Amino acid sequence: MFTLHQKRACRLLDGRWDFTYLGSDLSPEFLEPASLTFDDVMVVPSAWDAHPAYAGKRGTAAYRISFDIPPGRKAFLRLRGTGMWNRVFVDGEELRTFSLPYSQIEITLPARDFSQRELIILNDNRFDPNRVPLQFNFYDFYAYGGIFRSVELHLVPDVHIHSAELDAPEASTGKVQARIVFAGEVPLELPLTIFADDHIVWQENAIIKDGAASIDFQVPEAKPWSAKTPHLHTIRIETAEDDFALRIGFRRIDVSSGQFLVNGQPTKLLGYCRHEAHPQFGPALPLQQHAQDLQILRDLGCNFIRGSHYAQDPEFLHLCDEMGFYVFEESLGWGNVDEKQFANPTFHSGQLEQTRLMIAKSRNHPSVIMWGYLNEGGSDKPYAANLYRELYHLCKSLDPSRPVTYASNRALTDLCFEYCDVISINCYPGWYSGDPDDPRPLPQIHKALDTYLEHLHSVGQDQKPFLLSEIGAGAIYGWRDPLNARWTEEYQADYLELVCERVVQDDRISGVSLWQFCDCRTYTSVGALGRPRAFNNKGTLDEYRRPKMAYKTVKRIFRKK
Ligand code: ADA
Repeated sequence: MFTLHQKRACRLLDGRWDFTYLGSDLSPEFLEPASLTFDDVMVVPSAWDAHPAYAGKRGTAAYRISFDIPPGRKAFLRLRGTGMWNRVFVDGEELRTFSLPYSQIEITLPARDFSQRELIILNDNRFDPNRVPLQFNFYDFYAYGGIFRSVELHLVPDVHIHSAELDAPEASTGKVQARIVFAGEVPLELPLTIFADDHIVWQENAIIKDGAASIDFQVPEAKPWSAKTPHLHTIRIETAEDDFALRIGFRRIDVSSGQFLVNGQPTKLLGYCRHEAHPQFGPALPLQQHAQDLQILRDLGCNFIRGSHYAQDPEFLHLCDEMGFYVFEESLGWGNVDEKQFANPTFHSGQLEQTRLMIAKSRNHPSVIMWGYLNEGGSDKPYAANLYRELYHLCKSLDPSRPVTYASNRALTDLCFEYCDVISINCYPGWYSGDPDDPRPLPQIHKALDTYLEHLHSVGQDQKPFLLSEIGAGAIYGWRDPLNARWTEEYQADYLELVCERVVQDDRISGVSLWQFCDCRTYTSVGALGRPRAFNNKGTLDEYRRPKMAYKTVKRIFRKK
């Protein structure tokens, strides 16, 4: 696994933690950790309600672990991703309460004069528009509780490297522009050494202004990064007492005259939307599952993945960097249309905060080629435009190097296209539409795509790439039937054949992320009458990654390209 630090004392707190489920008749905001007794175990990472013992429960759970930190040492935790709502205590002191599902956050640990430290995380998976403003049970994927991703413990010297933002657009020059951010009692100058692939490429006193140093350096023998040639260069930044490493890819993404250009080459994006989900693990996917999924996507001939609908596991993005995939990463959202949500200040601030955290986490991954937010939000509602504008400008200000988009399911009435560089359209012609007496409304697919393309031309938006960010049909794994109608594997295969052939042949369509890679759990509500098994069954594979008939169809067409 790629390690970020050699000099810094840094380790994962993954593995066995104490655990207890506290039920749903208490208010976790007021709970005293000292009162807790832990009667079970839970592994971190985990979604506790993916465990049969806790399946379907909605309430408060508590995780606990102890670890040693030398007295007086500064330290921080990095939680790579958690579910719904968390309240964090260290040594009985409350440090942070947050509801930022799937977001990576850092918590500073106060120095103590003793060594054994105790971390307790209260985790609550109940829906509450005020306590959990970003996640709702009408989203079409099951919301779990838990500590979904690894927890890192970093012991840091007083002055340490907090983060680094590196831009490396051109392999031909090998030039890197770095902005290195420090934390602690930062001096005005600091001796710094920068290694590129173990060669010293910069070694001077860094001038520090407002806690950061801007440094340009050159990587010798720089090679370009692309999905076809995923060359990575390892950059290590060292001070006398600390270090920080990352991998970069020399690549430039441009969007012009309706196309994606990677290093100046027009590139058709072919792939899938993928949830981080599995029946055994919920969203807490082990690295092995990420690797298996990417090997399947590679076998299908894909070069593109839309990480729907939340910030992605950094380990998954490391694999995408190494194996060569383009990623559309978006912050959490699903069908947020209600005016009350847009009027809710905690929804508004939460959307901005989680999008900022996503970019901070993923900014240096060459595989991430565009940022997104508010999947199928109310982009045709005047009251929503303000948040779309703020999110767009937030992304552009944090990272001018990548195009910004949002997946819209209201192409013909959308009011926010000025707040995106790529037009991403979700549509399901021939699935959610069609006459009752027509078992196979496949002709609706081309008609709908023609309508969208003509409309975008008429409103002057066809200079931006048109991405089919969702399109697909459901199929029940193993269901075959002479009607070859909806829910059969045959209909899904015929449907995706029409879509994939159209995408590959039509230069006005810059790419597709089919909905979806594999089936995933959703809710057993009345809405489930359209979700057999309470799963979203539009996967080309089922939830255990067993391929349906459409697998061969998509593979044949994508690989031909
Ligand atoms: C929407 C949504 C997806 C999924 C899809 C479907 O486009 O963004 O998450 O719910 O519809 O299966 O209908």
